[in-house]
Amino acid sequence: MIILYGFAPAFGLPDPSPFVMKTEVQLKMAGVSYRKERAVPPDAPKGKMPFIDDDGIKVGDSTFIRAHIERTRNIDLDANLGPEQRALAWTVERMLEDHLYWAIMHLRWMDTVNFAKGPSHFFDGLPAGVRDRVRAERREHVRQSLIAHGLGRHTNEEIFELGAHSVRALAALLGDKPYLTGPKPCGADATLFGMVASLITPYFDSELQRLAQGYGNLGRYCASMLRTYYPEFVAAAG
Ligand SMILES: N[C@@H](CCC(=O)N[C@@H](CS)C(=O)NCC(=O)O)C(=O)O
Repeated sequence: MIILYGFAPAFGLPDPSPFVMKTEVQLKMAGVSYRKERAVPPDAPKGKMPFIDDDGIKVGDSTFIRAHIERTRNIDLDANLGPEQRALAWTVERMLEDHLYWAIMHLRWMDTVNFAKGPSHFFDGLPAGVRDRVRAERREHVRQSLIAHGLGRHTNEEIFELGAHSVRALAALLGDKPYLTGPKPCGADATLFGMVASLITPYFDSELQRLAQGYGNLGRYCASMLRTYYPEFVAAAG
């Protein structure tokens, strides 16, 4: 049985990490049995979540996890796509993971109010003597990661402008289709769901979140994906 290592539900989401949700939805799409356990990034083979343990084989990084599942189970999550749609799915996924993700990190970690109500609580369980120091160090780590990525070098207004381009592009690409590429889900739908759900959760307030929420198709898409892949989470949320 595969063990998927992620975080606990948070921020009105099955997992605070869009990458963990992506992998979990892809495991469900693949029909592979797994159980989810909690871990922290230093436990991961590449220092980032998620990772899996497949009967002793540890695989880190959501894209390599998908490749491992597809290769070892002889599954293709994009089986219903032609070459152009596969290219589109890959392109959208790169934009989500290597661009929009960082705008989400910026709004969660760099905005003081959002940080206090959100990521700051990741450290609540630490001993009182080290809690504040670790919290500040991790926030600084994210700030430096944003600078290394490049997005963190821009002003808040510029980050919104760039993020808004991506949100508008996603809303236009999705249109009124049920899934990214048409009537059936593909692998990148897991990524699209994980990232857009992470952005539009009303748990955090930001200009980018409000822009995304304004696109009804993105909200309907996330609600539908949530009902399909996380029915137990929807039921528990009432
Ligand atoms: N390319 C990785 C990205 C995963 C990632 O960025 N995970 C974040 C959580 S959302 C993380 O573990 N960050 C820890 C860190 O940067 O120290 C993937 O696709 O799995």
